[in-house]
Amino acid sequence: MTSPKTAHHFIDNRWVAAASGETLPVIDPSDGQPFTTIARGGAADIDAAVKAARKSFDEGTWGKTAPVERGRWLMKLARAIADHHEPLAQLESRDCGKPTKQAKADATACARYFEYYAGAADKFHGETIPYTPGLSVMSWREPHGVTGHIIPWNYPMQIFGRSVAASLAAGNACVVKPAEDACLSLLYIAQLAADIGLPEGALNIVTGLGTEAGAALTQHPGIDHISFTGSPATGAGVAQMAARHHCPVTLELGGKGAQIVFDDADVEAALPVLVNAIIQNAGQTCSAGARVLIQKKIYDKTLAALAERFSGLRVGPASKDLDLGPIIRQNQLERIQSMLEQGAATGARTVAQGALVRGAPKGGYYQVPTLIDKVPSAQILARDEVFGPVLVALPFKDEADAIAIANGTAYGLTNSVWTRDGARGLRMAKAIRTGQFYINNYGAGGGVELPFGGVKSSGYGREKGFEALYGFTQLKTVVTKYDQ
Ligand code: TXE
Repeated sequence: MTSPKTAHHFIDNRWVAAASGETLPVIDPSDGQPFTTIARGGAADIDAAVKAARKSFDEGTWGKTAPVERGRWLMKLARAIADHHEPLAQLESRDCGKPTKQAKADATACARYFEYYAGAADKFHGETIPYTPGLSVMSWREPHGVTGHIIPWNYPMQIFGRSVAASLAAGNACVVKPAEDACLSLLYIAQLAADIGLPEGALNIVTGLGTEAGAALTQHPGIDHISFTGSPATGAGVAQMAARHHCPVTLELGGKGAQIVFDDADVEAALPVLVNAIIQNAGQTCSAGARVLIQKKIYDKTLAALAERFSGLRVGPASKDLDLGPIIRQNQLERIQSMLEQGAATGARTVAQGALVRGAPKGGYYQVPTLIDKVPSAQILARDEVFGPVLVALPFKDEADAIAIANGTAYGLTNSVWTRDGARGLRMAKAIRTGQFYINNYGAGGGVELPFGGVKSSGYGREKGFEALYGFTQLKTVVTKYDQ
């Protein structure tokens, strides 16, 4: 296999330098040092990628490929990704600062997305609709055409898999704009796609800044659907730009997940889950369990048990494979620290912190995991996404109080409850405005089968599972008159 040319885009199964000839440095978050470059794409590069995808869809092999064959291509790519999960994980680990075990899990999940949608490609179909005698009505599920995918930096391989595998399975051709901080694993997967002989133009990747390549992709009239994962502010801008050419958008915009612990809960079982839900990927997870709501009667005892666990956590370079790696980049680290400072200024108390491992490089972007409480409910830490390893503990009185606190942010992506009362678990599931809800667990292992997406400022549209295939297709109603 040839190595991907990291300073190039991948268009029509070929490596192409940026039209401007410019590149961007790639920084290792574990030491803050640049170690390679990527192409700095702009409007001309996006235009070339969209044209390649359009040709592939309209005239090329991809557009004429039967669903069963599409599924076979996806399965081949799934196997190639699984076979290459070690080098992919190494690359991701350096590029994003992920502890090796997390990076390996991401590569495995990416392969699983391709496997899942490989199986789905020839099992997704329209319906017939009983209507007036003499008329036969069919609904066809058709691909949009060319789909744009704006991928963030926190789980590049996973989010690429969930979005691109589903879109390809539905028959679209894809143009992908990875985050500027996290391109390398996706360029490697592009090379795998070329190696297995995926038809030209089905998958194209243009690297570059969000404000340049990302904005150009969003505005391109040849894009028929956009799937975006990122911040609410950028997502709103993407939706506005896309609306100018009437392009449908799926937005996944993060969350402020609540983990609600009632006094009848199995707290021992909950504790490791409560902690993992916020430290996974150093808290840079849209579905992180960033708030723990604890019923007053068990508040002190549960907080003390959480504090003990937090004190034992270690953060350090990705290669050391500790509990947490670094934050992706300097300004994200500063954002977390500024939120913590604002919290402290309004009375928030640091209950416990983990430690930075000895010998961690000075230039790395490290944030120790932090457990805080006494956060005023209107304060930024209680409401906004920190996107770092910061768990906010909040006491509550009863069900109504817990529901009000859990629903008291602009987000609604993932939330959970811990209780031994089954009916209460369902009452909470009903009352909380969220895309996914877990009873006595959190995250459900991230199964690719489970539809995922938000309400309120967490976005709209659903990815994952069969549900994603509805988003990546549109419905055509066909009516035939058969009587004379
Ligand atoms: O996000 P942006 P940032 C949240 C999280 C984080 C905050 C800021 O709270 O702290 O966002 O992160 C591309 N047109 N999430 O600044 O700007 C960009 O290149 C088109 C939650 O990194 O939203 C990248 O690929 N695209 C989240 C992607 O948008 C543009 C994951 C995300 O960048 C663009 C990441 C533009 N004008 C951050 N500007 C989640 N839901 O998991 C940027 N981009």
